[in-house]
Amino acid sequence: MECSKDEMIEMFELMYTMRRMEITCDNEYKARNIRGFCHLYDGQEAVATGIQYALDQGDSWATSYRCHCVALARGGTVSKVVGELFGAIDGYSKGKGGSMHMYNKKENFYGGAGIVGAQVPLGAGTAFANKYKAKPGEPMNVAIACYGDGAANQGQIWESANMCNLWKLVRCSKRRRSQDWNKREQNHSQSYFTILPLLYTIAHDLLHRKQPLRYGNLD
Ligand SMILES: Cc1ncc(C[n+]2csc(CCOP(=O)(O)OP(=O)(O)O)c2C)c(N)n1
Repeated sequence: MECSKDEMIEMFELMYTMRRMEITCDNEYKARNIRGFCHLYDGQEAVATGIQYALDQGDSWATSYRCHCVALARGGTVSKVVGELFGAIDGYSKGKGGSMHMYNKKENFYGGAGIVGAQVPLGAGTAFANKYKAKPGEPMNVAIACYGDGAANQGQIWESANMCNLWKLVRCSKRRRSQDWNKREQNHSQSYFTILPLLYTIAHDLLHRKQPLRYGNLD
């Protein structure tokens, strides 16, 4: 396992900040100071942190509407994330996107998608772009698309997987905590990793998250 003491401390600080930020957002939402949607990420801090520390700056990342902490991990600040939730002009998306729509092109962060699963074709597109732009003989940037298991039976995910396999592009992330979809009734299989070419990791174990992605990044 490659992880220095300094890196461990940095990662802990990031996860701690995420947790405090999300609990504050939760309180503000319940006090009705944040309007519209508010999709929180507390409990999953290790996922975003492990991925971020496995990535290089040039790698691209798209995720679901549950994006506050991914935005933070991907070069964001607490004030920009929270500002966005309050509709402030200096929020992540100038206060026009809210909880579900935060972007940071400079840091290769592509949202924030309100439509369940929509980030996966987007992720496939950024993977294609990374491959297209890679210079011969030089390492290629990877693209990450995170989705929940409630999204896993979406047609667009399977179409993207098919295209990614044709183009040899696939990198995915999965977890097992759907917000409100009944897994047994709506999903034929919960073992997606046996069907799609995924790297299977233990979602909430920070180092287990970081290391396989690093491996996937380097192969
Ligand atoms: C195409 C589409 N269908 C339905 C919805 C309504 N919806 C919002 S969240 C959600 C559950 C998604 O579960 P999951 O992908 O596991 O994400 P989680 O909220 O659990 O992180 C649904 C069905 C939507 N936003 N988009």
